[in-house]
Amino acid sequence: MVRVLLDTDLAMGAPGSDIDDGFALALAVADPAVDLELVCTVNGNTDVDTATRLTLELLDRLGAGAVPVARGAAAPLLRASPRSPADAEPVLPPGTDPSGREVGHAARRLVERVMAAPGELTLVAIGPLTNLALALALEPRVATAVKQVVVMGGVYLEHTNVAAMPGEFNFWVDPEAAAMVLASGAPLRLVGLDVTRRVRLSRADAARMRESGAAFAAFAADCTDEWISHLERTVPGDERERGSCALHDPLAVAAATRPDLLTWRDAHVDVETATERTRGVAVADLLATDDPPAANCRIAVGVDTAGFRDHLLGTLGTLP
Ligand SMILES: [Ca+2]
Repeated sequence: MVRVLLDTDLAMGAPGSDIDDGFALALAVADPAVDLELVCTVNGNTDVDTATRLTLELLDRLGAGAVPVARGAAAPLLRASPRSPADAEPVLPPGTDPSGREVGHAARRLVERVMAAPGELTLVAIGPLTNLALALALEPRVATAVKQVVVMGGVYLEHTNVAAMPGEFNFWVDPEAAAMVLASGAPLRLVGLDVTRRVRLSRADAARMRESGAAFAAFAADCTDEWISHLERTVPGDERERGSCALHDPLAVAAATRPDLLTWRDAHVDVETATERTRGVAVADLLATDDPPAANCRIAVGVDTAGFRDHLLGTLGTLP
């Protein structure tokens, strides 16, 4: 059993919003190998209040309303909160307490949980790393007390090919937080766009989910179709990717329980913070020189796409 704290900028449930955090949360709930102990929310794909409310609603939908939720950072550490063209507009009024089930600020809750169970907890961070950076500032020993941190973030072997957002979204939103996490000494596994763009969900997958008759699958299928349509309108991109969307965040959740689905390589990674032009770009040294810097993380360089699809769709298929 992997004891998991999930940190998310979830937007699934808002019309036309990104779905991958929602699929990641659903996988964490449905996977019998995961004990989901806390969900933290953060500004990113949407504002933190919307993320908090949608997280609470999705947990209820998943029959996991007992999982505590802690609202986190409303903005990056130093920067204004940027929006990407693919982002859904916030649809929920800010500053509202969704249900009274929130349990204080995410950074403080992360510190308390990790320090109370040293060596036991895996943090899966699938949004900007602001909450973890704040937790490390509050209590630097979090870096050695946490069992592992799995991050969906960065791109290491490839490139975004988007001049306006040269770094991967989560690192681009809060590059200073990402740099703090990478410098922290925490045991890090980084799941970047190099692998997450290869694992995709299509309209045909959505149709099959709908046919299953399960309530979550039908909801997820509708959200998937809306998100793919939104992407096709706003970021037409590569024609080979049309009709599908990437499953970035679920792959990070899978990496916590099934690291065998990915190929890993030790690396030293820095995140660019000095200039706006290269904001959030990850610089990965693969330690191939005679005098390399010390490794500070493991990066995913390959993925068993069929194995991951089987794991994700098979596990989600157990949800009512
Ligand atoms: Ca996310």
